[in-house]
This record gives sequence, structure tokens and C-alpha cells, in this order.
Amino acid sequence: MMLMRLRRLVRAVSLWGVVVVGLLVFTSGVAGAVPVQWTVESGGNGNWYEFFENHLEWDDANTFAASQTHEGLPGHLATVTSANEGAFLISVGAIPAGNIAWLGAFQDLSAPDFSEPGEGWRWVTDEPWSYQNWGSGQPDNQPFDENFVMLSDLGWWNDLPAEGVNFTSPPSLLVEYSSPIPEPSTALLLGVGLAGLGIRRRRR
Ligand SMILES: [Ca+2]
Ligand SMILES: [Ca+2]
Repeated sequence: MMLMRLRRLVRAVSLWGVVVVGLLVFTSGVAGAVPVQWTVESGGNGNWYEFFENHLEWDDANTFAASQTHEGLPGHLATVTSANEGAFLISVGAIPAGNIAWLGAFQDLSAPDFSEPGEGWRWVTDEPWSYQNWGSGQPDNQPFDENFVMLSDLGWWNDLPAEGVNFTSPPSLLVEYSSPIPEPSTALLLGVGLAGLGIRRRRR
């Protein structure tokens, strides 16, 4: 009798264990989606992108993204630096329908070219600010302090305050995993070196 009761108890405990582990897996699964790669073979940059449902103010989202890694590559808030990159993100549904996500873009208020609402924008990776996909009427800096960029599920951008929509509702975030980008000076030296090699070859 005692033994049977004990067995029943063990079975009940292990069942609950399975349920609890299942719940833990489920809840942690909600926070991050599966990273998707924009492969070099398909014309991409080889980087990975992962949507996180975490709703954080921009600075905390930026810190969170930088703490993530995938396949040994460091994360950062995503930088959309070309129309092709933006189109790729839409094609794979990187931002689930009905969601918005922080990008790694901010307005440098001390930059020499700063002016509201459209100038002084920078990427967290120091990539050149040459491509933009602002939504209609954006950036507007309205009502004030909109110095960070969100990406919509449809691909357009909007400037928002660090605290998010209406200063109370932070977007989710999109992490990009990429190889560290070479310093411009290193890239330039490499380019000059390669050009020099080309000249020497041609002289032979
Ligand atoms: Ca602004
Ligand atoms: Ca705005």
C-alpha cells in the first residue's frame, strides 16, 4: 500500500516536472525568434537577424542587443543600410505582422550636422548614414525628443523617443549578428595596398 502511494506520488511529481519544463521552454521561446541569415549566395551580407519581443527603452535595447551572440558573431541593434537589406527583412517576415522594433539608429545631438528633425542621424555600428526609409511625414520629432528609430513590419521607419510610443510603450527589438566592421582607415589601407599590388603586377 505504502509503495503504491509512493509510486503514484513519484509519477505525479515527474508529470508536473514535464509541465514546468515545457512552460519554461515556451516562455523563453517567446522572447526571441529563430535567427535568419541573409546569405552571401543570395546577394546578402551573410549577417543574421533575430526579433526579440522584449519591450525595452532604446538604451536598454541597445545594451541587450550587444550582449547577444549567434554562431560566434556579436549582436547589435539591426542597421538597415540598403533597400535590398530592407526588402530581405520584409521577405522573411523579420518583424512579425503588427509589431514594431528598435533599430540601431540614433540622433547625435552634438554632431556638427545636427538639426531637427532630419539631420545628425547615426548607426550604432558607425556605418555611413546613406540609406533611409522614413515613413510618410517622418522623421518629425513630434511632439519632442524623438531621437531613436523604429522599424515597422512593413519596412518603414519612424523617429520615436527613447521610451517608445507616447513615451510609454517601447517597441520590440531586432538584433543583427555580424562580423565586426573594419575601421575605415584599415579598409582604406587595404584598398591602397591592393591597388599598389595591381600596379606592380601590370608593370611586370
Ligand atoms: Ca529628433
Ligand atoms: Ca516620429
